[in-house]
Amino acid sequence: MPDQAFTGTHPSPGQPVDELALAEIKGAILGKLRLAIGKDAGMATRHDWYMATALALRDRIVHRWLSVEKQSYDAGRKRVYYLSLEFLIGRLFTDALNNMGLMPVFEAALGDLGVGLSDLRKCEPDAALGNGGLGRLAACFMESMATLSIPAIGYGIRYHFGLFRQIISHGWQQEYPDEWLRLGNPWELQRPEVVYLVHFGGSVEHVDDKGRDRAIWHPGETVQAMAYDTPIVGWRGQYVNALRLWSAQSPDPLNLDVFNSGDYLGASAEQARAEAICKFLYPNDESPAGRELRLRQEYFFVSASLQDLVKRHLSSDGQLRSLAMKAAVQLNDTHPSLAVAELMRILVDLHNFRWEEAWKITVATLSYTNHTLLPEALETWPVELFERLLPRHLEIIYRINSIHLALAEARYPGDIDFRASVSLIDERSGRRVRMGQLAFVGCHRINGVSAMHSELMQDTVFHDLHHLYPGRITNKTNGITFRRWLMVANPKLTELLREICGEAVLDDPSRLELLEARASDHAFQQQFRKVKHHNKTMLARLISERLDVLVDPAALFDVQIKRIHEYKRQLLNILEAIALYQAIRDEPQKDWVPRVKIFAGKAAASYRFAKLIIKLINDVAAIVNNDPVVAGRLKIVFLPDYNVSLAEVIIPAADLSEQISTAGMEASGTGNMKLALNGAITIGTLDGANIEIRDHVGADNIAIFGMEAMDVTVRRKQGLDATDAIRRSPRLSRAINAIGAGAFSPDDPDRFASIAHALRNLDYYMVSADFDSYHAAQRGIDARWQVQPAWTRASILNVARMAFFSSDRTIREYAEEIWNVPVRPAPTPTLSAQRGLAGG
Ligand code: 26V
Repeated sequence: MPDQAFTGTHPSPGQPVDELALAEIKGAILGKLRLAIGKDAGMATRHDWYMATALALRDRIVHRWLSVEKQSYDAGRKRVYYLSLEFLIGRLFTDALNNMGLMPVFEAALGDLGVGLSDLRKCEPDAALGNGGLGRLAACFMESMATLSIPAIGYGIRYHFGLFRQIISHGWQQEYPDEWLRLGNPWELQRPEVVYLVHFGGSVEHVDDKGRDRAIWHPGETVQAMAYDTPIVGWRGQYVNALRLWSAQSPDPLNLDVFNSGDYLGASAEQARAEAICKFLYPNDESPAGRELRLRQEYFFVSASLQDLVKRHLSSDGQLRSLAMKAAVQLNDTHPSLAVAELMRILVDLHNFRWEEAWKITVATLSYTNHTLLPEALETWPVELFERLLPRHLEIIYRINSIHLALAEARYPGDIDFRASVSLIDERSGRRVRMGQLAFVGCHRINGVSAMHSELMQDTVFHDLHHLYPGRITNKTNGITFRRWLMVANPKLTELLREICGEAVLDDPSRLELLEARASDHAFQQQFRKVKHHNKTMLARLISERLDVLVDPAALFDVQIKRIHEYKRQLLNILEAIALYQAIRDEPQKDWVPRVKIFAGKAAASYRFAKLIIKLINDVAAIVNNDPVVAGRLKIVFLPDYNVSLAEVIIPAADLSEQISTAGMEASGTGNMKLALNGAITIGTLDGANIEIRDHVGADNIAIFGMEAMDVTVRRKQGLDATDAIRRSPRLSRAINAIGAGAFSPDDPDRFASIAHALRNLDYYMVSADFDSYHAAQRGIDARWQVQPAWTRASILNVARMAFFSSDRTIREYAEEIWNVPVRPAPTPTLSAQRGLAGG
């Protein structure tokens, strides 16, 4: 029996490991190796050791899991259900070890067995069940909910293939399948007994049941959802929650009639059709038009999850009237919006509720987070597809809509435009169901993910709905888990912080402010720089291994890591790099600040322009990196296959964080928080959470440039193009000309003609319009870098003032203001944290 007493003890570095514990962990690992993997130490591969160690660790987590699960049920606690089509988890091994406080004992045990822990962590494939920010946020939230002892279940889909692997071949992105489950997944527990039937298609029969509007759905197709649970352990191992992912299968896996007729392939066609639902993760930055499989995924996971939580509620409370008191269901974007109609169906059709009461329960139970304002990203589905796949849900949506439109009419009589704008059905270009409007109407709270984004929601996409349902929109600024993004990713900095701020800083990030007193201290600055230098050396090693490019850890590491998208403006960054390159060639003797520009990110497979930007970065890199005139003072690298694990290496090594989206377009950003927490100084626009980062770190410790959201709106309304900006800036004009003339693509001079054209004409993303301001801000960065004590001070102050961006704070706000669930009390804040924001 594993000894649970080991959990929650967090030895300080250098503290000796308990001999008994060591012997037990060694025994546990060897036991798993023999009995679960079927190998002995002599024949085990590194991967076998990883599996055995992960299983030994999982046992210790599961013990804790079962006991907190029992406690929370016995206490009848309210539970949070986080519905998300994406969970971008990355690796669990070190994160779980760290949270359990078992890192030293496992490291020592493995050492005694002749195995290196750091080698083992690399055996784990990233769980990349997400595209980017939205999915990573869900993963941070799961960890914070466990840390705050909030009983919660994360519901999603167990995709066979996660986000594609990116390979760069001759500078171009190529996509390959991500077979993350190929060698098995030690963290998950299959639950073959937890299965639910999910129906599609067919017809609807109405029953006249004393005006209750009940219906009986006769589905045309049925699939089965089976649960797989992954334990998510919180900080200090005190609490554990489940991530429950659904896998799809046919209830009728082999059609024996067809099989016996000799059609062996046809006999399993049903199974293949069902399994398609959980085959792969959809890219989030493609337009959703007409993708039937995606709608099937959405309903599949919503239906299975709601059946699961309703069953749980019934088994403890015996009726559904009290559902909202015991369950808070959070919809991560509109992908689970069908929950509104499905919960109504469950209550009205299956449990005989009157419509009005069912509606009250539904609205009180559900809440929705919006993650983007981009009009092309707002999900809608053709009515015709809905009718074919989910006929009863369409009826329910029509009924919700008619009551909702009656309210709109009562509020603004005769205002047809208002009604059209708030309607759940878009009648403009073919009839379509609007998932954002559906979620808004069916949820008691709708939140944006940064202060600016929540304001813009009220002013733009949800302007009219906000007037009809005032008080529903609220802001919950995103956050990140400091355990993964500081403690696991940057152990050296963490050690330094423990020394200066005390052990309590691990539990209470507001103690980071104790760094402020040391920000100008010469000796401390040296220690701080030494940590950064170490992390940069590690990244330089990775760059040399993966790209065969040598970079100097003493240079300024300038980092832009995120999905490739026009609005995120990697193009602005590379354009400025071109201008810098040209300037260095003009005056090679000048005292240039050595810089390494580091890019990483994936483009959606069908997003041609984004893929061309990747090619441009690589083509520019090839020329700049090999130009003897530059002599290494500018290096450009594009690291392929960006994922959580790569981020964990890049972020601690960054000096400069590029957060340069067109103002008004990035809902929040979370990479911006991770980089600042690790001491990178931000160069950014007033967009998303950058604004709040500025408010916290102080305007002197961040480089803000460019147009503001309002300027962008005005400029777009004026219909201005880039002509003036280019005429005013010889530097910009020269850089664009070089791209357009094929200076970086001599083998195909027209390759980047479309990029030059976009920059010269419409300039929708304001790359040309913002260029001069960005260029000036970069030269300001150069100047600051040359005064290292001042740079280091600003970097330290960034770390010191980031406490607000802990996802524990975000989850606390959700818990108090949306879910109404109790949380573990916050540690007593330090005095100045109570005073409010940091000064300049
Ligand atoms: C979707 C689409 C679809 C159509 C084409 C353009 C486009 C661009 C982006 C998206 C993603 C929308 C959902 C998303 O991932 N939002 C991100 O959520 C993060 C967590 O709240 C937030 O930090 C990011 O700013 C936001 O982009």
